[in-house]
Amino acid sequence: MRFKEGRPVTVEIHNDTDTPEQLHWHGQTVSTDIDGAAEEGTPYVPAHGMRRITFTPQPAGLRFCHTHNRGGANLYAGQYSGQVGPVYIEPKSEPGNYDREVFLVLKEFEPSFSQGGDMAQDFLPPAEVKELKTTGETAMKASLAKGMPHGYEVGYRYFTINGRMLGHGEPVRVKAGERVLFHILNGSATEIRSLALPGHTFKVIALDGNPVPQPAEVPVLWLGTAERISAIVEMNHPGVWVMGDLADDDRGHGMGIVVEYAGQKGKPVWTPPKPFHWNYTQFATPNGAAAEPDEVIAMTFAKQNAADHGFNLWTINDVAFSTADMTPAYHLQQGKHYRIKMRNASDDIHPIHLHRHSFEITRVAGKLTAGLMKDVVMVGGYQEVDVDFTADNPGLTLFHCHQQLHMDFGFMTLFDYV
Ligand SMILES: [Cu+2]
Repeated sequence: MRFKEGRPVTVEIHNDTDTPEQLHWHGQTVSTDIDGAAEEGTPYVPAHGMRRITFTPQPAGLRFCHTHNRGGANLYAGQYSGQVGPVYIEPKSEPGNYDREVFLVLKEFEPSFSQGGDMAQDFLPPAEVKELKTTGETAMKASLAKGMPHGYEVGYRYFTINGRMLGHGEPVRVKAGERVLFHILNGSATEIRSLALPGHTFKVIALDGNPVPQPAEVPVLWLGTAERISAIVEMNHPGVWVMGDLADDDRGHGMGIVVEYAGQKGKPVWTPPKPFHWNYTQFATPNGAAAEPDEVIAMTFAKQNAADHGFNLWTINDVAFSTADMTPAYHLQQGKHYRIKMRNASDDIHPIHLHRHSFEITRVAGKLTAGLMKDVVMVGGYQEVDVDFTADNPGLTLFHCHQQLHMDFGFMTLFDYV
């Protein structure tokens, strides 16, 4: 979907499924009536029914829309389905220093449960906090000692870009000298994705749709679930290339797309890039530090291994969110500036999302930073991240891990303010 910044739009959401649905306008500063989260009180789109909504798309940039239904143990529901798509809000003015745009949606299909996954961890700068590691490892050991198996993870059979496995869709056809602006969305329910194009670099100009203070060229992109990256690639290395995920297994099962220069022929070539740390701060204001907030909200994330019928149960400050009791845990005051200090006492990476607001990353991997506005941030295993935001869009506001299996099993909380 393509909208214009600030120009009101009416959308008719037709639900052709047998289940009441929620369509979440991820990254937009809309009201709770529009946002698409039952926890905030958005009305459902009835099964075989329609809901007509009117809102003003903002802010500009690459946004996202997706179902916000709970999946739970049902791998046909929630974001395990294909109900995921890019939303682009054209800015009122834009520099246009590129020749054309290409939208890429990364998405896996045919999920199944496994016990014991292998999430890539080492792409983030190492910044483990010893105390968090001790807490997490002690809890895990105690659970395994009681004879508990590892909690369920989700794996996939098919990996796609724009709905096609590598080699099965149309290639991205380019000409030497072109500057192609890629808008990339990780539409996965659960996975973190990487992307590289042999012989080329990505000049990252926006994260989650928001222009970055310091565009920088990188050899690899990493995207947590629901993250978006806008990056310009100068097509200066003619050939036929595989633009794909660094994980051989995932790329081998489809996570890639062919980039073909005009006049070039042959089998698409993949070469792995050199090891590289994905560090948000390289795109931030150099030596930036944010102003002190009015209030600090401290949160510790923890995992109770296999505690809910074999599923890991996730807690924020020892509370697992319950859909039976949707009492807001945090009461904010309009206009105030808040800092959320997140501490991850688990070994998983959590892509954390705040609804209806953007936040500024103010500390990551032990480093103060400023200027990066996002709506999802990956909090590394046993790491800490601070984000700041202004309470400027009143109403119930959902905060959760965007990993479907985590959010569905407790990893959520509600803010409210009037
Ligand atoms: Cu998570």
